[in-house]
Amino acid sequence: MANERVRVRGLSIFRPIIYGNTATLLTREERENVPAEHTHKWTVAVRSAAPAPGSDIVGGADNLGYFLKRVSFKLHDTYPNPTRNIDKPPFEVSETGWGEFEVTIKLHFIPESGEKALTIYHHLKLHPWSLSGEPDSIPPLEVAQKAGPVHSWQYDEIVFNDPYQNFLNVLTNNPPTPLPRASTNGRTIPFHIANPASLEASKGGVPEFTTLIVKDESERLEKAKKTIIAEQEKTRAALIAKEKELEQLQKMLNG
Ligand code: SLL
Repeated sequence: MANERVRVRGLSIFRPIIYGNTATLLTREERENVPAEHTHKWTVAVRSAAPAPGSDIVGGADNLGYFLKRVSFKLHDTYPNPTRNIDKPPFEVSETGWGEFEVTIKLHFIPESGEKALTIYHHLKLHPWSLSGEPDSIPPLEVAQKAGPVHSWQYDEIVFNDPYQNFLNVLTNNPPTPLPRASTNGRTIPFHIANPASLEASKGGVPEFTTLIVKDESERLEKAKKTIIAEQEKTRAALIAKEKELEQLQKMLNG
């Protein structure tokens, strides 16, 4: 229908996603079948935020294929065919390796959306850094082994402004599973892996995003934003003062 290509002005609709990775140390047996220097297996993924009941992965309650056509993961150039295009869910890549690096993730939306591709970045995390004795040093193998899988996930909301009517229909026909208010298994996502205790909390279980943690995170971002604005104000004031000083000096020179 013609009016399907009409934009619904003033309306914003969002879909919650998570992106990130889980990493595990390879067992002795697993190491036999991979290049000698590979120490970890990992999965980097884009998923729906809510956990699937009884699942052993982070998030993933909903199939995101209804609005995502392709997710492309650009890995480090040390990998063969570093650009991995995934054209149907699950939108993820599993590999083995030895090092951390930045993964460029490009989200391509279904054509009905009329949206440009969206690029996000994730730093692939393999090591439980917070458990190392000194900053910036990889924790010993035994420590990593005890800590269990490393999880590094980011919650985000993809906002569609003024969506096309037909795309809006697609979205409203596929409502996202709401986040649980509290974790169903006592394990929430350790956002700030600053304290070993939170890392310990993810041991032996799959961490979950909850409405509470999302609220905490948005408050943290809000605070960070305020700090940045305050810093900008300070810099601006200093700049104005300097400009005045310059003007004075020029006047003196000329006068
Ligand atoms: C580092 N900047 O130096 C990073 C690069 C690259 C990791 C890490 C690949 C393995 C392969 C792999 O683990 N690359 O050769 O298949 O730490």
